[in-house]
Amino acid sequence: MYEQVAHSLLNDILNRIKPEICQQDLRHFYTRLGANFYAIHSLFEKLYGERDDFEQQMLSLVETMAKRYIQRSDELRQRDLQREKDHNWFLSQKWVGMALYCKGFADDLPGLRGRLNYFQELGVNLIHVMPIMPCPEGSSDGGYAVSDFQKIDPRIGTLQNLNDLAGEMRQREILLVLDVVVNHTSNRHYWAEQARSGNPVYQDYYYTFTTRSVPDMFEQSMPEIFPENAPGNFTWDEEMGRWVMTVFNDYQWDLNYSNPAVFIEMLNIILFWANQGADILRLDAVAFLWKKIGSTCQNEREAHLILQVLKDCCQVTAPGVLFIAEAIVAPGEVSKYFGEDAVIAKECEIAYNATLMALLWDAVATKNTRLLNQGIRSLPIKLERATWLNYVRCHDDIGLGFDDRDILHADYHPLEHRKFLIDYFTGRFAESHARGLPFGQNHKTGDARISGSLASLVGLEYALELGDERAIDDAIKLILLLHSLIMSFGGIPLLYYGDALGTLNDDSYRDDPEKKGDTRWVHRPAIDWQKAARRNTPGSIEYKIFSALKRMIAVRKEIAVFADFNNRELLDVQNPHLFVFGRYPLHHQQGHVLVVANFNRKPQHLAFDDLGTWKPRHGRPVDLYKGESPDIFNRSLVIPGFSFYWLEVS
Ligand code: OTU
Repeated sequence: MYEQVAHSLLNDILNRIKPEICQQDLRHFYTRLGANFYAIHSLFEKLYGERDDFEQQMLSLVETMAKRYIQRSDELRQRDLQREKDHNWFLSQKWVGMALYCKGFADDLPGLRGRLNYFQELGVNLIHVMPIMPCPEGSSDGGYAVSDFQKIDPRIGTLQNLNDLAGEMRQREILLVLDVVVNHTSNRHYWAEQARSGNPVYQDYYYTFTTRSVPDMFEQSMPEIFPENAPGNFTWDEEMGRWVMTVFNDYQWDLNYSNPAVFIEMLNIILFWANQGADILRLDAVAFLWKKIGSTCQNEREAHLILQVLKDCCQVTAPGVLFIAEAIVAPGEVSKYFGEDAVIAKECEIAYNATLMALLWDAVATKNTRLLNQGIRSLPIKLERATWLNYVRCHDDIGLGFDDRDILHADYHPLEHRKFLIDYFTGRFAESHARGLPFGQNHKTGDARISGSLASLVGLEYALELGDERAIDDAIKLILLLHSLIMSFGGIPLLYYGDALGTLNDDSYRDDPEKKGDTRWVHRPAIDWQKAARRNTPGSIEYKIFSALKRMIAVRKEIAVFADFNNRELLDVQNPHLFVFGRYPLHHQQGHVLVVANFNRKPQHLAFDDLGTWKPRHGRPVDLYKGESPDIFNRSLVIPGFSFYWLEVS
């Protein structure tokens, strides 16, 4: 859009931009800058327009974008151009991801490169390598307390190792996802060290206070994220002689985005990792980016504005790079991270579907889908050119982030139901086979989240201890049932490393003084590659899980309607143990696929007449996963216990 003020400022900036920048071939950069400048300027002005140095900040912003564009390789620039043409490329059903700790999966980056065949064997073509930047020993928060944003932890490798890995992944058409921890830094980061030494420029990179009056005001409305290990949201730093905001651990200092210098620093870092070959950047804890007295300091409008400017700037310099919003927040808030009111995503193209994840676990515990159906019904429609990251487990805890209204609608009492779920997954509930651990227990609110590996939470650990073959079989079926839903729901399915092998909890973290206070380490294993080799031994548990997932992934990739074009219809069937939805063709797709999932151990039936327009018209529908007809009796589907169908219906 042409607008005089913005345009005259752009002309002024381009006249003042450093000569060494102007001599470069910036054709595509200028075209994109011109197209996006009005949005960038108006959003940046909303955030920082009242400052006297606003124009200087705008110049610094444009120079940052230009410098990173100049550094961007021709290969990555070519990729940008291809993706500008095929701008829905990431909505395809061809993508299947896996999140992993490099150290836990393959020791280091060269090791990870050496194991790329494993991903292709399974059919995974997107790898989220969790944070690899340097963190202080013993205060790393699993990589999320970064002390240098433009280096790699030497124990994991070098920038050259990463570039070699990224290059080989491109050749194999595997996407690389990297983390940028945008909300905070380690208290050992250069900026924090400068702030600690009294440098006011860097003290203004954080929220620091000489007295408790402002912190106490904030504490009135801010929840505690880590109530056990880091109660409260502020930490006293003796050397600095000031309180500093620390929403997460006390060694993670929250960045002050009301300071444009912080915004520009983080944009520079985002574009640095884009230039290292990341196809997608996972922006950590984006819900927390803007702090406001009297609020929870989550999901503030300015947090969305910050993401919109980051996205607009990244589209100028590296348009082929996507953002993942890591916002584990209330269901009604999550989809806003695609973009608040744009027709297409203008913040993050991808967001963690934490709502689906929590609802699936509810169905595992209750063996019914009342809350799952209600919660999905209430999920806001997602914007076009945006997609979910659908996952069952990740490196973090399971938060029971349902909406209380949905819990009530499902005929449960919110407080009691949450307590039941925590008791169920931590094995305190009598009939539970789950071996989860509580995380983040808040004795003031009774709230807690859950740690534990997928296999241990669904009862495989329990079943193996007892040598109970039936229970082992049930646990394996549940693992496959959960994966069948993240593969068919609509969005990119993200497996967690080890789950394809039935990896159990790893209690060794209890012997590590740096980890024993954080139960999330129970599900951050080191892969046992001897166990992994059993994936090729027919009859083994690893074989049963791995080969089924391998098939599921291969079949998913051939089902065009599994691409995510908001083409899903939830069916309200009478049976409360079933989760049923249809995927229908849009945008020259073909076929209709009915997904039917049974969360009860006992077989369930579903009358064709319950399926409305999805009723199989003639002949017998085919289950695309098994490649055969499902069990049908007298115009009713029979769904075996803990099983699913992907039915092709005409
Ligand atoms: C994220 O976590 C990371 O995924 C966690 O591993 C980090 O500990 C945390 O940020 C701090 O960097 O930010 O959007 O409930 O699931 O804090 C929510 C604990 C987050 C994490 C939650 C989450």
